[in-house]
Amino acid sequence: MTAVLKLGGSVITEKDEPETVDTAALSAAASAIAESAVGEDIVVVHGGGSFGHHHAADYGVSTTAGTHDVDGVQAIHGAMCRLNAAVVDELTGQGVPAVPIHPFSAATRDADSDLSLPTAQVTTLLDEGFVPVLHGDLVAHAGAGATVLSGDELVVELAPAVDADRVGVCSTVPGVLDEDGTVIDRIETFEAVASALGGSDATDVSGGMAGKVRALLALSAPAVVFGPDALPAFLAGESPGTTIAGDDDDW
Ligand code: IP8
Repeated sequence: MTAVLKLGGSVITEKDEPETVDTAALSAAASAIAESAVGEDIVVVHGGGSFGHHHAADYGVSTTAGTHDVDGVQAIHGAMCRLNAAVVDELTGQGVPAVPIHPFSAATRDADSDLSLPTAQVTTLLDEGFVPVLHGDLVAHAGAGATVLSGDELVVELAPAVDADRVGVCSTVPGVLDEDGTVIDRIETFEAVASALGGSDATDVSGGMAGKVRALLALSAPAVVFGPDALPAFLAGESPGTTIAGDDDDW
């Protein structure tokens, strides 16, 4: 079995405090992974939280608006590398064979904004028994300089590349919520939930929950969105929270 797991940036950082790790939340997530990862291939992706998004907003950079400002690139990418180091350190400290992969070093978007992400290092590291840990980052973007590459985009690229059986997105909320705050059990089309999906409540240059749902609907494998408390359940093979299953999915 192979799983791709995204840890939302808001889960593992204090999202309103620049460059601050939520150490208790990160430790709990690492512990859940450490207890379950035995016998299962797992790729971890984490988002930006208060490391990437504040800098990206300061420099006016998003997934579509790029920058040629080298200070901006250094601020955003540097912050994401610092968060990645904190995540890898916590995982290895708890016995998970985690290794860092920085997407800015390899990914590109062409002039039509189509993303290309080499994945041979991810699959090879998995085969060699490591747990690759990627992160939302910047990406070289033809005609735009550097734009934001969200962790959700990485999940969409990685799931087919590693032939994932399961995709999980650990968010601060217990699933995708409707207007009344109730967890939506299953989403099959974006139109069915569009009105319920507002923007993110904190600085998020990647499109918030609406962007997340759109990206996950594009997967050929179903994805589940759940809160931190449900991470052990997801890693145990359950489908807590909201299942997002596009047209191509067969469950
Ligand atoms: O939090 C964004 O990743 P996300 C990364 O997964 C940056 O959207 C650089 C803001």
